[in-house]
Amino acid sequence: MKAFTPLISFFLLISLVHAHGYVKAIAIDGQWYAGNQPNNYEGPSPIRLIADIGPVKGATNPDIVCGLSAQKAAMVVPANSGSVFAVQWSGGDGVSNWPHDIGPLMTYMASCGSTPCNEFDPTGAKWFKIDQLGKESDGNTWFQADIMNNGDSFDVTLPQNLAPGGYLIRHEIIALHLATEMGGAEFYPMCTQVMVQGNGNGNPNPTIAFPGAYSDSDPGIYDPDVFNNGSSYTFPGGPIANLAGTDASMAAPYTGPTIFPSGTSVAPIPEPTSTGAHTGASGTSTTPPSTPQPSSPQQTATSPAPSTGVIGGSRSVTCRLNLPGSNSNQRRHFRRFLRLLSR
Ligand SMILES: [Cu+2]
Repeated sequence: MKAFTPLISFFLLISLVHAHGYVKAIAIDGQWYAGNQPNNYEGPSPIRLIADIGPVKGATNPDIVCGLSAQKAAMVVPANSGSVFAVQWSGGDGVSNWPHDIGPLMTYMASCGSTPCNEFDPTGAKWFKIDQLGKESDGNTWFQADIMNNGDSFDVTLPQNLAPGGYLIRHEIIALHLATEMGGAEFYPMCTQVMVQGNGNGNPNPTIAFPGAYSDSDPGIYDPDVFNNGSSYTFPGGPIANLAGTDASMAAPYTGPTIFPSGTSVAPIPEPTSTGAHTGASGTSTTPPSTPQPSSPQQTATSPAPSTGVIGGSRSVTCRLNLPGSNSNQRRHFRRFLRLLSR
């Protein structure tokens, strides 16, 4: 009997602690930037670091803005109105696929105003919805399933008439596998910091607040019909704004290397008018981070040491299991557990 106990616990662990997940990379016009594994900072990123791979629960949870205990990110990366923004989701171990397949993909933006986005507190920000992607043409399969089954990335073209300046892009998966109960929906929001260049002058409308835009009783969040074949779906968060994204689609998985740069690069705030010269703008550096290389000569002296956080490489060496937990301590416990089993 005693011999069975660890085995039973092992399978309990496997079944209860599933992988959840996070965004492990984003791209602007094909330039990929690494995202840190939750609670495991490895290097500068334009993606705000979250504390855990698990979901935000509760539609009015303050963490609904940018994810669990989201921290401001070091980088603000350049973009243009009409740039293609791409997102690569991952299972919590950084190797496996995103584990859920029911629920929408939502994308919002908010201006950082006169504050550099790497210092911007999104409390009270005016968000506008640029895109929402639900079910495929069969009326049953969610686009999210392509992320789970194929490891696909998501991309969307940013609005064409964005006014220049700093923005947070808030991209979110809502996982609805538990949404037949009030409060069951799982929110996985993330925020990316970008600096939009160009000559746009759009004024987004309508704008909404996070928290505030969602309620636990919204039909797209509490959805008793979610498992019924062909049931219609009502997206939460109101209509898509006048400044809309276009061409949202699933794309092939991004499997290339994504290296954390060793400097904290903040794109300069573009001049609002056509006066020409860029005066030194904001932030810790005005290095355009167009090619984040580990040993660019333009880095600041305060840079952390170059990191080898190459996505899909270093983490897959020893184990392809979905290790529960996102930090090394939990992993260590798990490995000890595996060793115990093999005795
Ligand atoms: Cu999950």
